[in-house]
Amino acid sequence: MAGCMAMGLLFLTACSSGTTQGSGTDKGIQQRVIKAGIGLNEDHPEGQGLLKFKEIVEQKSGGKLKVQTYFSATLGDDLKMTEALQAGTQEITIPSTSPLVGIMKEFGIFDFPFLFNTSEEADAILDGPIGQKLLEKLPEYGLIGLGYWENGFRHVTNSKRAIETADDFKGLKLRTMQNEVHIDAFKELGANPTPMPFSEVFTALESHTIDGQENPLATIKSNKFYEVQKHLSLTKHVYTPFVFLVSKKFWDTLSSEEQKILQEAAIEAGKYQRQLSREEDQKALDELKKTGVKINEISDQERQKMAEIIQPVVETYAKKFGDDLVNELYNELDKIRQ
Ligand code: TF8
Repeated sequence: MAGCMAMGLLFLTACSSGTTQGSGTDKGIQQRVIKAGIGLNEDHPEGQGLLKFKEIVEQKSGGKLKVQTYFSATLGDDLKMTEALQAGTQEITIPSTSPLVGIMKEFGIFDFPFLFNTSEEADAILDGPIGQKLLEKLPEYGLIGLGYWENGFRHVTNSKRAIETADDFKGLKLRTMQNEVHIDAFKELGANPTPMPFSEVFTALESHTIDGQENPLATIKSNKFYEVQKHLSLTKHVYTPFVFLVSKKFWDTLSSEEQKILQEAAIEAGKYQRQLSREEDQKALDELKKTGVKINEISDQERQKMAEIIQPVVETYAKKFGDDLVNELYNELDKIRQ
């Protein structure tokens, strides 16, 4: 403590926060600027959710906590921003869980194709013991998880042909997220998966470096992928959550009151975001129908065939992520479906 005093007033906050037990110092609410960045645009449900978060935090803190928002990957892609949180140079980001498997492999359980049938099933798992267990592991990696938002069910777009059967994937060069379950699943279907960060996708589609990509409808609309794609096939092949992340380095400097404000705002804004995401999913489909992109449905039978082809990949990764965790996931899902 003597060393801290010698450093003078400027360093007092950092020093005294180190002396508190557990999380949360005891200092009320201070003036702070919180940088929050996401990869998607402001008009996307995630962007609107972030604005709602900002509004709630600023209101609950009486304007002392200011949230500075950055959209459209201006601070970098999911992985880069998450690493900035670990380093303590950015405070908040809300990435897809999928590209985070290099940091915490267990997030990969959500990448199993055809795992969830509905958004409500996803909510129940993410808000239940499984989702919680994964959030509780995050501090080991310098991250604090305040809950899950919705990216949503993903569908494939491409410039070559309508995907109607499992065979139609053969030879397609598809951009995937940087996630081994996705890469191996598309390989199993005979496609040529090409992982890359999201912000490079539009240009890669436009220049035909890749034939296609897969994302929820709200993103296909917001990022105008329909301008550079001929076909949208409603594969609904996997659900992707967003995880609301705070830098642990930053979190540990906050008072319990400040932490509570951020926690509550992340949950409240998350409820709003999920609702908006579901409304937008339907609206985006109607609007995409008016663009030049050709939209086709997939029969349940074909979806079932795709799931069977991919099953060995799921089994391999279930072992890697931990059979206990995966069995718990399936048991929880069984309970929800009863
Ligand atoms: C992807 C994801 C992204 C989001 C976002 C850019 O395809 O679905 O849309 O994670 O942060 O990379």
